Amino acid sequence: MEKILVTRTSMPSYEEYTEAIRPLWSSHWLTNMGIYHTELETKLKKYLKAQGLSLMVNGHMALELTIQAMDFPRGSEVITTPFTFISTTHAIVRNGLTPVFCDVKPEDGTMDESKIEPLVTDHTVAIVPVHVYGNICNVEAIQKIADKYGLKVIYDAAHAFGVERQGHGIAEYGDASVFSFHATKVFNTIEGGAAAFRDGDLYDKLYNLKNFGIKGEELVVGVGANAKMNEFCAIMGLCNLKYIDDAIMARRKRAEFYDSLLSQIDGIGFFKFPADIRRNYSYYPVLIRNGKRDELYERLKEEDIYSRKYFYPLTSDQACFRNKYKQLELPAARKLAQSVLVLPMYEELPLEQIERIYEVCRECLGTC
Ligand code: T4K
Repeated sequence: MEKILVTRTSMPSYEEYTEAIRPLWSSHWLTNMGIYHTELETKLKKYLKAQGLSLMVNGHMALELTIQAMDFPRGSEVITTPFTFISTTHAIVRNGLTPVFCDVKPEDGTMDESKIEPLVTDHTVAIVPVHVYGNICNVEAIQKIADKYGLKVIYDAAHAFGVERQGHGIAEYGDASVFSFHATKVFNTIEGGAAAFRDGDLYDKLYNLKNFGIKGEELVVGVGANAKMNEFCAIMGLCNLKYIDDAIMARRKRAEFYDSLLSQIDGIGFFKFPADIRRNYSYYPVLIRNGKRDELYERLKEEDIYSRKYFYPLTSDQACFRNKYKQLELPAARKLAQSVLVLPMYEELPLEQIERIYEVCRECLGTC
């Protein structure tokens, strides 16, 4: 039986990629903001409808450096979600800031805007919500709170490439949005990421932070890291960008097929995605009721089907953070973490394999 993993990297044809990288053998220019880096930055800025955009070596560094670029005093508090990949929390903590975990909404897993205000203190400087699975946060409510208390909003949009709401790109919200172009994402550059932002000054700040603060051959103006995207990755991105809308359509077809089958199973619940968004179908998360999540995960595994428990445990419960920060009640996040299962999703996933996954779910959970 064919092994099915939770996702599979989208790639252009071998011929297309090798043809596209051929010029590198004449130029020998492989990194340090080469021509393909510049081309991809320009194209992504347009595709994402971002005012400003800086390419990065990966999504994590994009988030970490964007937070750093905001120059918050060390020890300040950042309100964030624990229902996310560990990168979100690491990026805050590695900047010397204190994460304050806010609960999420049970219906979509995004930050519960009604729980944010009570967490604001004199030390709060920012909110870092996550558009989890490409589901958009309540951006208006979050902005209102941020404006009231003078906080920055930095969205972790790692899952939200290409998501739009009423014609607005996801990158248009908040002070900044950070994307991941990792091999497991809807749009990939092998490893890669980007920060999109509104404040024009951020471009130079991020440029310095991703390139050692180098301004000229003999001039270093700041303390920076190295987080540049190389030309092989940029070219992979340029190739993949040509097919991104087809890739999203192919994922949509698979998501709808899953929906039609799995809705026949009583023990499965679905996340709510608002009707007015253009989704990207980056993941196919479901909620397994009656405490049967782990049983189904194991049953699928026995059949060589590898689902994932994104995101269990909560980042606040991970060994490196447990008991370190204020322990707040997070009932909805905890419940989601215990019932969520992300099923295989990628554009070439054969529909017969989705039927096979459905059969295992039905046999394990029963029908309505
Ligand atoms: N914020 C959020 C909310 C995120 O979800 C992420 C990343 C970030 C920030 C940070 O962005 P990056 O710095 O990563 O750009 C994966 C990814 O490594 C990670 O990018 C992603 N989130 C996270 C949700 O998932 P793992 O540990 O689950 O990956 P792994 O290696 O188990 O791969 C999962 C499946 O993907 C494999 O079973 C098969 C497939 N795969 C994987 C790789 C590496 C491929 O088809 N090709 C590949 O090259 O973390």
